[in-house]
Amino acid sequence: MFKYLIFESISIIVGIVAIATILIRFYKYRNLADFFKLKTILISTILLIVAIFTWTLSNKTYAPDFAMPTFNRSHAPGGLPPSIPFTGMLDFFTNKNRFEKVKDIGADPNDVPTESQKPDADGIVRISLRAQEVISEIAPEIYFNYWTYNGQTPGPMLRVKEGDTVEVALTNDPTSLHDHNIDLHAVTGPGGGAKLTHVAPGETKIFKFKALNPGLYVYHCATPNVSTHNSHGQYGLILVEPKEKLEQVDKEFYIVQGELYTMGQIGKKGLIPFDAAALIDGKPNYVTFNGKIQSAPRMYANVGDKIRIYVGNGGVNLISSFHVIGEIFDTVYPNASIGGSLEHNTQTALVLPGGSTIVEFTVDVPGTYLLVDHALARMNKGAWAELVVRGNENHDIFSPIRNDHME
Ligand SMILES: [Cu+2]
Repeated sequence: MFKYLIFESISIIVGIVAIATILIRFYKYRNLADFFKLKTILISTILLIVAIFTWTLSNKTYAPDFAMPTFNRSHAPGGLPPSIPFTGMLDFFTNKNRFEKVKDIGADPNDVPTESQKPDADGIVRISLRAQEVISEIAPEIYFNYWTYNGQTPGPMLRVKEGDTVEVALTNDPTSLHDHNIDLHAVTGPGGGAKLTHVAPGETKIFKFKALNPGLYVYHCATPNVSTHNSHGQYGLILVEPKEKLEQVDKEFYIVQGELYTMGQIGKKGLIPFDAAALIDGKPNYVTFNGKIQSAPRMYANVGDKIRIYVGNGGVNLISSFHVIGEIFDTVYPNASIGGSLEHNTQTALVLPGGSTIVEFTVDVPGTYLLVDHALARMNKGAWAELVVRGNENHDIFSPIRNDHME
């Protein structure tokens, strides 16, 4: 993953040496005729052309204002800026080999616990999570240093029951370079547990809370700079199921939208550094459904299945307009409020940053359905996933009539 960086660095060094040689020689031999006869000029010119060529090949797309601004400022509480300090960058590059290389960062959308986690014998539901900084691919050959819960983005979907007493143990993997914590929006109490779970690398902390309100809640890292931690992939969803349980459906899926701020243009390959300036401006290069750009469909259903999707938005800047192309939501739990009024026959559901929604629909016609953020420019940045529905055609609902071809 560093080959692009190495390629780029070498071409810059060679280019600078070639230009410097040409300038020095030019300064020495003011006579142009003599100057062009020099072998060193020929070699330097060739080297310069090669350097420009390799520089282009290495997909040079760094923003002109070195995009990891070391000296930017923040007015967030505590004032810690979103950029990673220069020493942090050095730390990263000197320690890069200790990070786990995760083959597939994207949480499996099928990974929805079928029921609420059972309490232990003492009546307490115990959840363990591990904060871990890893390296994985946003898309083939585009690597990013993700900060995760359990080595995946989003973190695992958690499911507890209204009224449960829940103990959350957060361990920060010893390989981490940063402190982390967890703020669960399902918690009633300061910081949602963030302060109580603030862990340095290698540490574990536990806190408990009572799940008072049913609903689908975002959890995320709230270590300053909070937006930096979130936009490295540290978020997930916790469902607090109501006492009377949600109706059984045929398929449940787990999708969380999130943003990745990377240096340079979309598609730049190699290990791409985080871009704090783009984060502050709210201009992500990638908007993902489950952490990365989909490489193959992962959601399958059969005609007639009733589907429920738990949708979250890890943010940190964009409001999501969640839509399934070719379907209408039979039921939406607006803002994932459980117990509030439901919406029916809805085309697009609002998913706020740090918020969520629950949508339900029955699939009647086979085919591939695209889940999107209907701010459709974001499809170019990865905000889509496919749901494949298999089964018999239903011509009563959807069919072609005639296909005329112009002669
Ligand atoms: Cu964190």
